[in-house]
Amino acid sequence: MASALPVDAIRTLSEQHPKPSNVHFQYGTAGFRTLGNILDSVMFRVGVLAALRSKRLDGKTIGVMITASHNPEQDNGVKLVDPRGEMLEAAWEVHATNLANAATTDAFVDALDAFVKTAKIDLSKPARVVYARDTRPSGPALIAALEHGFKAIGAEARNAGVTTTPVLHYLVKAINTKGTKEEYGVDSEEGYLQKLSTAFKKLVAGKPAIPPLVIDCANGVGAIVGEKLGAHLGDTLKLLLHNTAIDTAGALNHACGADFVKTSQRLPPSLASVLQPGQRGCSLDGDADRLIYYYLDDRGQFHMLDGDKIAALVAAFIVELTKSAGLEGEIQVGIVQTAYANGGSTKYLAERLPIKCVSTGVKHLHHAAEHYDIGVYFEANGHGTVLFSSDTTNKLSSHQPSTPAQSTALNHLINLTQLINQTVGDALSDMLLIEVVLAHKSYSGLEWDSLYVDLPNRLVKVVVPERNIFKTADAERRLTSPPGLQAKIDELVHRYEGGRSFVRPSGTEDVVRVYAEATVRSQADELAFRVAGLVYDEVGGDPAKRPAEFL
Ligand code: G16
Repeated sequence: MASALPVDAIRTLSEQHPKPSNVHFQYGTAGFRTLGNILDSVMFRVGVLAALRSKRLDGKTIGVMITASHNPEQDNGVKLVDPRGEMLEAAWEVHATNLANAATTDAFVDALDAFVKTAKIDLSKPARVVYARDTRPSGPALIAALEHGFKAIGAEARNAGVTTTPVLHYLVKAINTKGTKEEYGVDSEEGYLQKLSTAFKKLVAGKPAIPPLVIDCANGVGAIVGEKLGAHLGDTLKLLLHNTAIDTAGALNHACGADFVKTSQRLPPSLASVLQPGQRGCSLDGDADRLIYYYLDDRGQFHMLDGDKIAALVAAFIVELTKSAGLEGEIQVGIVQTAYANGGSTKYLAERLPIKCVSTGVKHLHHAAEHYDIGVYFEANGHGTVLFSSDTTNKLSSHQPSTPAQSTALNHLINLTQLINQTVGDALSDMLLIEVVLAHKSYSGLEWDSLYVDLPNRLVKVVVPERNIFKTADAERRLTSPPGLQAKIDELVHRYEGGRSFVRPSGTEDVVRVYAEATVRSQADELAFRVAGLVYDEVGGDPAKRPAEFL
């Protein structure tokens, strides 16, 4: 190896970012995520790690996003993005965790040294990174710590400012494909907005005018990028942005946003006097990578259209287009879900398409979706996208349509490949995709909702002292630890008609999540709370503090 680690610079700057002694950090479902005010040392070290990842990959640009997405405002986090815009390779998550937990500067330098040797990192290679943050108040200080990490190791770093997580993923891919035949787009936020809005306009050309769309921006960064997107769309689609208070302390994700809607299964109170019966509304989350739609029926009753409904709508549309383009049998569309997918959606989709269930976390869904010609993946929480394999993309560009109808459908498919952010789930791109499908099908929320009926379900969080004692198998549908708990859950589930329930540790919050569904609403609620009660008792929760609803 031609050069060595710049140990002196790393030591000097690392001393300014000491690791808090009583904390263990873990690179989880979506990177490091915890209270923003304890993440300083993690940011510095992630800066160094991102540069090493780039060197390992021959100077390809690595992305770093500072966000805690749907978490409350006091939390923050950081995740790395690999060169094609996808999540960091799983093997490196362990290295990230090790480096973050080195107790002192000396230990950190030793760990780095050992890591460079075992991972065979050629330090003479260039290091290139692009980084961004969301609107969290802890963001600027964490960015400063991250920049120290880049400086310490001498990385070439590009600041993409305050933007959404999906824009950062887009940028990584756009930068790394620049000048190649896979060029993904112009490597700027403006390039992203141009790409999406141009494709959208082509896809809805000639369709009746689309009524305005109400958007809950979760008081997060989606408000900023959503406004810019609205300017690009002009009259094609009027975006009515709400919950845009990015500077109001405590407002982020509070009683609004995709996670609030999905978990509480109701309209954000701030939209109560905004959304009219029949009108379409949607909620983004804090960094605009999740999306949940909804509408009020004639009686003013709330109906949610979550990630499962999005998958069903989008997959059916794409299948239809492939048939109309004369590509039936040549391009296989498949679905990827997690255990959280509503039983109603799984039944509906499995009757029509190949389907796979994987563990929670976009990285798992993404990889599984890559095995299909066109892979549609959505988590029920509204996080997802559609992937077109490179064979499929080539097929689309070389296919010779034999009728004008085939040619139109083919063009629509090609434009969809431009509209969809294929690097990661993207609320704004997904929103445009949904608007395209609704416009093509002349669907209102009601018609979309009628594709299948959701089983009543309930998601409950149980705060536990140590979530890592909960271990799962079978795509998180069964617990293997603590011993005996799964048998108790099974015994309970059998007593409920259409009952299904599972328990898993969250990868982003210090809680265990309990999901339950049943044929009847009250039974789904009861099952969820009773399973939560089992979990609470299992971890030795204080009986006096047992939440009343845990029966
Ligand atoms: C992240 C992941 C998602 C996952 C969610 C919740 O979302 O990217 O794939 O579904 O966390 O994970 P858990 O149940 O393990 O806490 P986001 O939007 O917060 O980045």
